[in-house]
Amino acid sequence: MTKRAGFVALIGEPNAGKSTLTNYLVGAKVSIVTHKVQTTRARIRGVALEGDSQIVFVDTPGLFQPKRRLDRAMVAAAWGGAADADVIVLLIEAHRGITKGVEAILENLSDVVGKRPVALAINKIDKVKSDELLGLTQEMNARFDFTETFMISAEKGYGVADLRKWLAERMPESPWLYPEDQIADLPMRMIAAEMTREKLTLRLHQELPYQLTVETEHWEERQDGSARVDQIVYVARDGHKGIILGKKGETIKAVSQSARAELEEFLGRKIHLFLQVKVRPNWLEESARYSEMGLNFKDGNT
Ligand SMILES: Nc1nc2c(ncn2[C@@H]2O[C@H](COP(=O)(O)OP(=O)(O)OP(=O)(O)O)[C@@H](O)[C@H]2O)c(=O)[nH]1
Ligand SMILES: [Mg+2]
Repeated sequence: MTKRAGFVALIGEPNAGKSTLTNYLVGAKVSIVTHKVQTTRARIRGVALEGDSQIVFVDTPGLFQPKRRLDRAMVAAAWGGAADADVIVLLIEAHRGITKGVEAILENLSDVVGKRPVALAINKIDKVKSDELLGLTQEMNARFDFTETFMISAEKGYGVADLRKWLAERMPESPWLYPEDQIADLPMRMIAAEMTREKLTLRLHQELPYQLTVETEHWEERQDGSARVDQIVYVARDGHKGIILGKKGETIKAVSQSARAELEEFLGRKIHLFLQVKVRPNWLEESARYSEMGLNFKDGNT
């Protein structure tokens, strides 16, 4: 039996559904998902098996016009993911069609892909009538020579099995890159920090400060099989600290409870999670914060 293995980069505008698709393809939650744009900040790998193929999905930050250091580092990480992959999948949103952002991505795409296959995945088809999809498919294919077009709903799973099968067939012959039972390759402390950031984002809605990051500072295994996890939520301004804490600490308490519950389910054991909020006006200019996020600080240079 010939084994196949390789990398598939999922790229697209912020909010296109890349992380939702990654999780569906992998069959487990490896990347956080929220309704807000710019949720994913670094490349997140999720591993799936399909027949003789091991597919390493690379979820990437959304592509947009970057203004700040963090934005630039995120966008560089996303294009870097595409540059390193065997196959690229561009996700667009069915109901939004060809936006300015999609046009900008298409302009860059030819330079990055070379001869590698690029699939178009029109996502969120559950939001539109099917007769609207034909025109969009034709127009996108007139603008770029996609190897194949898929119409999917990453949330409902429509069309995702076909996409995975097609990708599996395009993986190069290679020994598998990860042990058979591995589905993610982020360190546990980072996965735990991402879970907390997701819960903060879901809880805070409009109030959420962009200038927020979560780090796992300490992870202590205990004799009884549980673990104590200490995390820091960094914010840039004093005022943001109050937002995160909420009235009488209600917000941080609720966030901590739901992050702990998810972490416990993921690990299948008891976790004691402690969150602390720190004001750090300059964290967006600190290289250590970027490496904790899995980003390259220098990518943020202008
Ligand atoms: N209706 C519908 N919503 C979807 C679908 N796929 C994703 N979503 C929603 O779209 C939003 C964004 O999804 P994400 O997976 O976080 O998008 P992303 O492309 O990873 O976003 P960034 O990490 O910010 O670049 C979430 O609210 C998802 O639930 C879909 O097929 N249908
Ligand atoms: Mg994402």
